Amino acid sequence: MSRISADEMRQLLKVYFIMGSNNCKENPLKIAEEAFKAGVTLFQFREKGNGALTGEAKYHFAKELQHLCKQYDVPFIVNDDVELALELDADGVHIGQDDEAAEQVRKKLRDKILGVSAHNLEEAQQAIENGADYIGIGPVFPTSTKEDAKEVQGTSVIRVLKENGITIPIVGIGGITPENAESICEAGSDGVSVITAISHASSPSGRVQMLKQAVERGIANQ
Ligand code: 3NM
Repeated sequence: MSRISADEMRQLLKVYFIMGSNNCKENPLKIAEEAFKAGVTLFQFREKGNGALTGEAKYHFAKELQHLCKQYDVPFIVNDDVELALELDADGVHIGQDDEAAEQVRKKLRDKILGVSAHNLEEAQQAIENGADYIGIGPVFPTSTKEDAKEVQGTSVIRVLKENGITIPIVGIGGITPENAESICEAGSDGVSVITAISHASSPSGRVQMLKQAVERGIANQ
């Protein structure tokens, strides 16, 4: 196996669905399956915050979601928990700036996908040096899903990265909806990562399709 190519990574970032059990008002597996059927390109298991599962329950829930991902050919990324990702033989890991150092995580993951959250040019350059396959930039818009989210930045950081010649695949996060997704991709993002836009939607499949169309319009205008 070798590291994922940038082109392949860009394709996967188009509609990146992130979810944990506490992000759902209805059966999470049902929501995930409906979203996968409609064309989610990448999935992240993020079991965090109030009421999040732990221990065995977390492990079993992750396994169920991973099984669903395999069924629909959606790569399965684990947020933060490198040991769980290795135990499950997940497709990759996403880490923030306060998690285990990216350099260490890259060594443990070998060729698996590594995503790193960055909030400015310096953090992005550091993540690239440490072996990230993509970087997550956020919060682009106000979000109430992440309690410790940093200051809202609009599309400014994405633009700064592009203006400074950063070519690593980029995905925006935070408060993204079908209505604002186009502007994020126009600014240089390769796709959108969302939690509630899909997990709280009355029709997750309809929402995925709308996001996909907005992303394609934005990319066409880059
Ligand atoms: N990370 P929603 S914002 C998980 O800024 C996460 O790094 C963020 O949820 C960051 O799509 C965020 O419901 C929450 O706004 C995204």
